[in-house]
Amino acid sequence: MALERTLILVKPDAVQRRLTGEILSRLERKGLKIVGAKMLRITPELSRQHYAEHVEKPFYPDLEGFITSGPVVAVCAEGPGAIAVCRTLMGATNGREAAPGTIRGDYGQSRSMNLIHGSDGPDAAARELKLYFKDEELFAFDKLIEPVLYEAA
Ligand code: IDP
Repeated sequence: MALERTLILVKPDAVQRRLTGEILSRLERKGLKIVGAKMLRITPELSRQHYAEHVEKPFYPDLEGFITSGPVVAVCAEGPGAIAVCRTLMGATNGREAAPGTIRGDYGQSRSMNLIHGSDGPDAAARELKLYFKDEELFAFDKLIEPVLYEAA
C-alpha cells in the first residue's frame, strides 16, 4: 500500500464545539501520522481555491460563509492509503446519513457543517496540501513503530 499524505481540515463548527482534539485523536489512534498542523482563518480567496469544483454550485455562497466563519485546524496526515483511510473515518458528507462510528456519524447532523474535510483523491490531496503548507512545514520522523502498525497483509 502506497504511503500517502492527505489534507485534513477540522472545520469551524468542530473548532467551536471543542472537538479538535477528539477528531485528531481519532486519526492518530487509527495509526495515521500527523506530519504538519496549523490553525488559520480561511479567506474567501482561499475558499474559492480550495473548493474550486464547487464555486459555481448553488450552495457555494453558504459553504464559503461557513468555512470562513472562524478558525480551522489544517493537518497533513500520512500513512499507507491515508486518503481513503481518512475518508472512511470521516463518513458520508451528510451527518444524518453518515454511519455510526464515523466522525460525521457520531458528532454531526448537518450536510454543510460536517466537522471535517479530507481530500478525496491523490490529485486533490497534492493540490490542497500546497494551498495550506509549504514544503518545510511538513515533517518526516519517527519510523520505528511503523513495521508494527503497518505490517504487510
Ligand atoms: P465532502 O466534504 O464529503 O468531500 P463535497 O461534496 O466535496 O463533500 O462538498 C464539500 C463540502 O461542501 C461538504 O463537506 C459540505 O461542507 C458542503 N456541501 C456539500 N454539499 C452541500 C449542500 O448540498 N448544501 C450545503 N453544503 C454542502
